[in-house]
Amino acid sequence: MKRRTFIQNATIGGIGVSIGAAALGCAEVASDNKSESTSEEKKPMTNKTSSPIAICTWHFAQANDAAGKALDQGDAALDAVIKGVAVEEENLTNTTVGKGGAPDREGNVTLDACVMNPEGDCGAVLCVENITNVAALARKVMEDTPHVILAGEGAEEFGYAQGFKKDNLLTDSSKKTWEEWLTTSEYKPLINIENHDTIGMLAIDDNGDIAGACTTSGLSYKMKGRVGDSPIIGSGLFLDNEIGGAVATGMGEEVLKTVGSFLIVELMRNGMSPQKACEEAISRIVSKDDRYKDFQIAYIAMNKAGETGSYCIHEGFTMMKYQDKRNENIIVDFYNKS
Ligand code: SD4
Repeated sequence: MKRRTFIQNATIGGIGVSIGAAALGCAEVASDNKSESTSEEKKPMTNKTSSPIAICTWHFAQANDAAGKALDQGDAALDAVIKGVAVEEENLTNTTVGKGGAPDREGNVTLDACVMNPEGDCGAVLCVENITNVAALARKVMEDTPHVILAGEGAEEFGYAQGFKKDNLLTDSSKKTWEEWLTTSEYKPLINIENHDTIGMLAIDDNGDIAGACTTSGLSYKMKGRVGDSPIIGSGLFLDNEIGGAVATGMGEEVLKTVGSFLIVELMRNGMSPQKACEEAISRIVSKDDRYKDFQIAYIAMNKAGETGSYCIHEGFTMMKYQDKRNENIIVDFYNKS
């Protein structure tokens, strides 16, 4: 990288940026070796959006609507995303989030979630049983403990102490499907489960502040104790209130290996649009080998100016976007056109 470019990136967002740019090998930075580009192209979009925005993964129209309306009524971004994702955590027909989620291969429903606020604080809970609203629980970890992550029984006990209700998360329907699965016990995560899946949500409120949440029951029939990307800050969710945020859905193991959401935010910090940053994060996965043919991963991202982007490996992923009282389902472009 040319020295001039390096300094330019460093001055945009402080020393962390210069480390990020060098370490990430960001495409736009790397291409500087071939051609000069203007300083405008390098700057992240940091001007404030004109109106609040909520976006979320998949066709979770009601959840995104709840978040968008909360923002319109003046809710802070964090309150709005917690309200929004709670709609799916409580939706018994959603087999990938909250109560009604598919269990692990031993029949235990275990939930993962994380949240981030505009101050850059975060909270997460991993492998939690018997509590439905795990994004709200992750928020409690963030706000009322000296820690970032609580796992398993510790998270559950903390939840009860905070007034969360104990509930059986395995519905009759999920139990029946799991029992059918046991007859073959073949672990093969499906690409796009009925077009709804993990919910990751980002919001910008009236003050221009960004928050996010990600909540899931993880992959159906996973091994006991398995945790994916969704509650891991930087993988399932990352944001920087000066730059923007990103969330992931799909095969968590592959998102974890590339720290996808952090990567997208750092690429936006270096001047990429949310769309290009999502495409680059998918490219880091599909360029490794051919295994991507068997799994789906999708990212959605939003920058401080309210520009949004999304990209995925396989056809079938959509994103919801709420702005100015309109809640749109956006069909997302994909990598595997073969
Ligand atoms: C996980 N990323 O546990 C989650 C699951 C998911 O589409 O998003 N499935 O790996």
